Amino acid sequence: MTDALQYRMGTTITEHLLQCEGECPAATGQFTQLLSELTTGAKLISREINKAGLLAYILGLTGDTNVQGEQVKKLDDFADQVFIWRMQRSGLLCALSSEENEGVIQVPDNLPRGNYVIVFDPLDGSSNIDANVSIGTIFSIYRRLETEVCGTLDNFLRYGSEQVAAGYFLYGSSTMLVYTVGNGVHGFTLDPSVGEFLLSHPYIKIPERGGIYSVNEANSMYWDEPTNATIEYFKSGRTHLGKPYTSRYIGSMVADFHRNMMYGGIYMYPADRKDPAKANGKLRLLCEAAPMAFIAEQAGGAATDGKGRILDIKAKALHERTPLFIGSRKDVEDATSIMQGHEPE
Ligand code: AHM
Ligand code: MG
Repeated sequence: MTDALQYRMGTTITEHLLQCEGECPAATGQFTQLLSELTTGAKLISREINKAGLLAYILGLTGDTNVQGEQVKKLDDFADQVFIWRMQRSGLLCALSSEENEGVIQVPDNLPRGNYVIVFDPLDGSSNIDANVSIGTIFSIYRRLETEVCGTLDNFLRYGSEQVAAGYFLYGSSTMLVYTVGNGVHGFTLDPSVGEFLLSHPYIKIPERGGIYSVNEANSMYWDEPTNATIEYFKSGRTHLGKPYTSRYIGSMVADFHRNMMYGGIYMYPADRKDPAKANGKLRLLCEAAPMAFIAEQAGGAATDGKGRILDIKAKALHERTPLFIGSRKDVEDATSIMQGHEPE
């Protein structure tokens, strides 16, 4: 069968996982069900996002401030509630953690519990919502610890390398799911006419080197010398291209990262040495950096905090932040070299 015909015949996420169950230790029946619950949540969010321009009640702020000290958008809140509601009732999770909520979210006593814990950012890049610009959802799944009490904090304070699955939904010109269970990275596109995510990008590989750098350069006056030197490198004639990279910054990490997965390149959110609130950058280790790092590595890319591998960091707090340099392997290696005071090879 040709690839084009195969796509038209369609492979759903559940079918894809079932095919993999023999090969991937993480892909148990329970786990397949968990992914299916997540995709249903994403379809509901995608539906709301697509209507956002038409229905004024979807846009704007709720008036609340979240645990990160940021103003909560109505769609942030909706996405958070959809995932919590669906995940708590799935019977597959032992506990949850969301970027929007301070502590561990427990599964109520009257509901069954399962073998996994999930960390998610319900709507990443939400400053873009009201302008109809791409946003995303990020998730990260761990097997629960074999402790007597279900849902303790230490179920979440883990190394990124312990993840059994990670993925993101991109609400862009089409809605996509990109995920890994440790056997490569696979992309699915939501076909609205059938209401299913269908396999569209099997075994995604990020180019070894790219030609795009993505960073909020307005922060450069707050960066330290090595960080500025790193970004200057990508703007110089010393790159592998012999000319500067192109700059692209959407301000939605999922969208910036996904573009770099397709074309190659590097996304950076460095530490901000002069603002104590951003001393470790802006991005959260557990719900943003670690899952994206798992995906990047599975696609042949890399992710560091400027010193070492993101997946080798053990979280010390639920909402811990980390600097992030992620994308094409050689671009990330170059950035890491310069951050450590060496000229790239
Ligand atoms: P959010 O989860 O509150 O939306 O914050 C994360 C987002 C990333 O998606 C994006 O790359 C970054 O924040 C943009 O931040 P800034 O506006 O500081 O460049
Ligand atoms: Mg986010």
